[in-house]
Amino acid sequence: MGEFVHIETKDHTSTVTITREKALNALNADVLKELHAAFTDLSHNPEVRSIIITGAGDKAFVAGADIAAMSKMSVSEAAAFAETGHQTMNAIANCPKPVIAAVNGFCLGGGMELALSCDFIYASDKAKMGLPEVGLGLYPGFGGTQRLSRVVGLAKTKELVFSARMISAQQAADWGIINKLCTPETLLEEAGKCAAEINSKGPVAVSLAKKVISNGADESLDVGLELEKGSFAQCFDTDDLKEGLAAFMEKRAAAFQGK
Ligand code: DAK
Repeated sequence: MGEFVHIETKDHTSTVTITREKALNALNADVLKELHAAFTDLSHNPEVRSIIITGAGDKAFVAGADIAAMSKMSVSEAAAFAETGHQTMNAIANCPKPVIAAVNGFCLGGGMELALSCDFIYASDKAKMGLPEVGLGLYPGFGGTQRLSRVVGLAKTKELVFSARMISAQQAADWGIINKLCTPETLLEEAGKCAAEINSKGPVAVSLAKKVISNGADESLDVGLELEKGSFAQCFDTDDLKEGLAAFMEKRAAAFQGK
C-alpha cells in the first residue's frame, strides 16, 4: 500500500485504485513505480485470481502522464520515465491474472495506454477517451501507438492519434475499445461481477489462456496454434482439471484451488 495506489482484496479479486484525485490521477514516476510494485505482488499472491484497476473520484480514471512533471524533465529523465512506464504497462499486460480496467472518467494519454494494457475495459458511460499527446508536442509513448492499433486497426488509431481528439465512451464501445458500458454508479459492481465469474473458473487454465491469447496475437495463425498446443497439456498436470471434470460428472459446482 503506497501513497498513490490503494489495494483492496475481497473474494479473490483485488481492486487497485490510483489515488491522486487532485491531479486527476495523472501518472508521475512515483505512481508508475507503485503500480509496478502492486502488480508484481499481486501476480505472486495465490489468493488473488483477478484484478480490477480504477481511478479515485468520479472524474477521472487517469488524465494522462503528469504534464507538470514532464515540463521539468531532461532528456535522460524522460528516458528513465519511459523505462518505468513501459515496465509498468508490461507488468499489467503480462500479469498472470486477468486485469479489468474500470474506466470511471477521463482516460487520456498515458491513462488510455494503461487501460489498453489491461485485458479488457469496462467503462462508465460518462467516460471520455483519447490520446491527446500530439497536442503537447509528443506522441503516445507508453505503448498506445502499438496497443490501440491491435484493437481498432491502423486507420482509427491514426485518426485518434493525429487529431488528439477525445471520444465518448459510446464511440469507444462502438469501436470495440470498451467491452461494456455501465452507469457511473454500477461500474465497479459490474466489473466485480465479471471478475467473480472469472474467479469461479479454473485459475491455472484462465492464466494459461491469457498467456496463449496474448502471445499468439502477434504471431501467424500457425505459430499461435503451436503456442496453444504447447501449453494445453499443462492443464492435465493440475488438480483443477481433475476437480473440473469430477464436478461435471457429479453434477455439482467445481471448487477450484488454483493448483
Ligand atoms: N498532468 C498533471 N496534472 C493534470 C493532468 C495531467 N495530465 N490532467 C489534469 N491535471 C490537473 C490539472 O492541472 C488541475 O490541477 P490544478 O490546476 O487544480 O492544480 C486538476 O488536475 C484538475 O484538472 P482541470 O482543472 O484541468 O479539470 P477540467 O475538468 O477543467 O479538465 C481535462 C479536465 C482532463 C480535460 C484537463 O485536465 C486536461 O486536458 N488534462 C490533460 C489531459 C492530457 O493532455 N493528457 C495527456 C497527457 S500527455 C512518455 C510516454 C508517455 C507519455 C509521456 C511520456 N515517455 C515514453 C517518456 C504520456 C503522455 C501523456 O499522457
